[in-house]
Amino acid sequence: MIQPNPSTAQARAIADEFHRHGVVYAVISPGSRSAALAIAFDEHPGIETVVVLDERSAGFHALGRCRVDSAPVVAVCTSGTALANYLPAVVEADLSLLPLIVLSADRPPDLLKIGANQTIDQVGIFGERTRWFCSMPPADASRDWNPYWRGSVSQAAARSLGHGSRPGPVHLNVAFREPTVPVTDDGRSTGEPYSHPIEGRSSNGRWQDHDRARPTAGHMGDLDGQGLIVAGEGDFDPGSLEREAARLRWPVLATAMSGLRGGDAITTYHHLLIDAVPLSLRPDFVVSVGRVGPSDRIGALTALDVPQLQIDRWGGWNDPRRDTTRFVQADPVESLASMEAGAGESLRSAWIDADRAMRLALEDCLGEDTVPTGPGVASALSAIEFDRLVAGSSMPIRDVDAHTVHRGRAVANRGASGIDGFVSTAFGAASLGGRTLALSGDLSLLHDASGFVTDPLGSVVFVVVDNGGGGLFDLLPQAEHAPGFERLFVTPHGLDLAALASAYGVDSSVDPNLDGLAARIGGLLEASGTHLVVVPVDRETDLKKRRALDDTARSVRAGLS
Ligand SMILES: Cc1ncc(C[n+]2csc(CCOP(=O)(O)OP(=O)(O)O)c2C)c(N)n1
Repeated sequence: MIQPNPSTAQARAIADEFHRHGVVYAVISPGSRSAALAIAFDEHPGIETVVVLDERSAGFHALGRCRVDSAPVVAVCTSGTALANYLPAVVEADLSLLPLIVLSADRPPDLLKIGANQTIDQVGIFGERTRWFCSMPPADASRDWNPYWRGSVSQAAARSLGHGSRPGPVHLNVAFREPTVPVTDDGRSTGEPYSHPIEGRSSNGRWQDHDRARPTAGHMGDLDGQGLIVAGEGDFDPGSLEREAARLRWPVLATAMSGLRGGDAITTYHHLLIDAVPLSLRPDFVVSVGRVGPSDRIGALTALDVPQLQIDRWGGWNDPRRDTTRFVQADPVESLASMEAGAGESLRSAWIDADRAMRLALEDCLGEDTVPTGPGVASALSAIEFDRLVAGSSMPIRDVDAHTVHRGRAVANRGASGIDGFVSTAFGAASLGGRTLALSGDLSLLHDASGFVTDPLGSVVFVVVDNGGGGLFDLLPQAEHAPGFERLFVTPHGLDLAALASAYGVDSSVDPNLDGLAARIGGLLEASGTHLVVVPVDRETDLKKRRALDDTARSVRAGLS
């Protein structure tokens, strides 16, 4: 057998050990210093690779995949500013507890700080945002490095999954000497054959295994009466949580990202909680699980002067209004399972009845429309069969939360709520197969247009609510009080997004008709490939509709005690 050069040996051991730790997907951005890693991951039979040109997009592509799959995802890049471009994705992964493994190639340390090409100090570049960082020296043929390589990978994978703290991003920086391609002489440098073993443990075992610590069920304190669960995005099994809530006979307010929608889950809380919590819907205590958002009207509930518990497996402190009275670090399902069902279920049935009445009224209000608005498009998506829904920050995730009645979990980068990386997040989520629907604003799409430069992937339909800029700002105080509002905040661009996407080779169309929109989008989802539908929306009309929906909400509320 031909012996590999040291860089190739190291890269092969790294790729293989990551696979043994569950990595089946790697996002690769092109570069020379990272050649050994790119080739090793691509050649590994158990790892699927995708190539994304722009590292900022690549980071978000990896995040999109992390959001729909529990396994860690590796992102491979070359040295220099390539690595710095991962920062937005690392920040989001840090806040959303996603196992993103950044694997950067580096120059050997003796080339640092002497003006060598494409060489920057990569050590600890993401600071406190990563759970773990390790800088590996370049391999050489002098000794057996295998335990070090594989052991470091074992630790990287374990840390990304929360071993020792919480899940989140890790950064493994690996210095390589040339040749970085699998030959001993690449025409400009030579490498000795690496003759030590690089195999992993027998039976596909891990070099060092880890056990994800099982948190003990927390003591829930003295709770009396009827509880209410607010479910956000978090680390729990939605089906089991739903069953526990039904057993306890507590209502569940299920945000779009909770994975709990469908059945008896309450989805109209954004409108039910307008102004205040109706008397008949007041719980004796509130239990929040996961990170709650995006509707800030939930604050009406968490501000109630009743016990406010938050259960999070990783000890999260998701309490933006400082309302929580008790933080419980435990598996939410185990904690709920430890509770006794109280007497009566009047609160649960009151919420379910109010939710149904509100949904009907909202649908009636939207049913009057002939032209599309943000809420109208989100509502239309409810009629479409999709496997996952990716929503952009800004209004799309809010509109999905309020108006898309779907089973399953909506995916959105709401850890840091950036509008960046949208196209790539959608592609990453789509990489798992099935039909992916991606709803964004026009600015979010423009922000990551370079994300279209990637390998062709499964079936994704991008639906762009094109209101000619950032419609969110119409709802903020800037709209009334900021000089230069349009240019400084809304950012009108006048660009033809369908033409832009076509330039990237994406099948695109403009669809101004609300009537039949869902059927047309559904048809595109059935056809494979990437499609983009631009839905032009007039900001003024959109704003009026949002106000009409709030008026509708107030009149339904008036009928509740
Ligand atoms: C990376 C990043 N830059 C800037 C912002 C601030 N911001 C929040 S919403 C928004 C406008 C988004 O516009 P669009 O995607 O068209 O959605 P719409 O507001 O119309 O729903 C901006 C610029 C942000 N959240 N993230």
